Amino acid sequence: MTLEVGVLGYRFMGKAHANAMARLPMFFPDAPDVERAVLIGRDEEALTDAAERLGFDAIATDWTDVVADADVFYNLGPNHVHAEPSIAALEAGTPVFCEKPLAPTLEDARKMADAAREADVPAGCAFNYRFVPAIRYAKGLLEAGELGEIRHVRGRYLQDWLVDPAEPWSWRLDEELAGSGVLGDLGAHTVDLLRFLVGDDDLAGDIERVSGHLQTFVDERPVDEDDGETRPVTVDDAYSAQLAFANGAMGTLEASRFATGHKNDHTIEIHGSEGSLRFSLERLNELEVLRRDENRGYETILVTDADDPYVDHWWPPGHVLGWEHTFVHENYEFLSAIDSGSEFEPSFEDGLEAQRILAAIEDGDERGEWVTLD
Ligand code: SOE
Repeated sequence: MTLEVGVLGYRFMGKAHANAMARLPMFFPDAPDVERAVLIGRDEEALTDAAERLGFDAIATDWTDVVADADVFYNLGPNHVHAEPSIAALEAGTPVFCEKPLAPTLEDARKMADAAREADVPAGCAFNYRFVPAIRYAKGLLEAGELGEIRHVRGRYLQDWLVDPAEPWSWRLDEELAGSGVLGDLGAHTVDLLRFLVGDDDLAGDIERVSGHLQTFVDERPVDEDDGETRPVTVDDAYSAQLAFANGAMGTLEASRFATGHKNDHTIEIHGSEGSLRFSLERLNELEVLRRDENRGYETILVTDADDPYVDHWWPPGHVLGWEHTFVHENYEFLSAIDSGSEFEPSFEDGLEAQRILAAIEDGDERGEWVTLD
């Protein structure tokens, strides 16, 4: 059976997911056959060009018909477009894959998760960093108890694309359109990844309390460098947060779009009673592991010969993978889940849980105090 996919969004994430779907027949031959059937957008000329480049059969400027007719609906549009089309698709019984964060607001995220529960079809949230082989290897070490009692969890996501005040305004900088700034854009990834790695009850458990600090450094930006028009920035440029986990572990999070010199630097560090691990997205094929009883400091493992379900699909050990491969892995798992009628994680429930934690961090910043998650 061929899955006909309708995709809303054709820029950055449209390209990442279209590329991922195109790789499946060559590298994941057991994946279901997928046809990039319809590409949805508003600008017909740009859409036609994108459909040609990304290998779509047709275009549509109105999602309402597509979400009911397609076998699968991908919502890769800006955050404020995530809720309505995704809920309509789910109400029509169409599985949905939605980019992160699930929604601009906790309220919309709840509505999307409710619709997914009601529809009882796969509804995935595209937290692609769960599909990095080194992250899955780290999860295996943690679940095997190799780090012992979890004490410290640290997540940092640093970029610097806004450090120049002349960088133009975009939808990501508007609270109505994005919901939040770096908190939802990058913090969502870190929160989800930490839940994935140490959220089990016998590791760090749930996040019970948070504190938050959000900062906007540049509060207006040019819309068009020629006419001098500017628009306000109504979201955070950087955030930091403290987390208190159920088992007593302490979490420290931060992200910024002003970390001069850091391009896409997502790092995770975990310290336990028996050892530590360190991951950096800029060196995503490696995992640094320290075992206290070996007293040898951190050992860098090249995660290509670990028993990883993805690495063998690509190249021999040591022929490293890149950022784009994480999208291939998550598309393989999501489309296979639809084909086999099985569960997919991260689901809309995971998207909602991440949104709950982000909203609590924002609440903590506004109230200037710790916030307990109910
Ligand atoms: C922001 O620049 C961004 O594109 C995020 O939106 C993505 O989720 C992240 O993977 C890379 O950076």
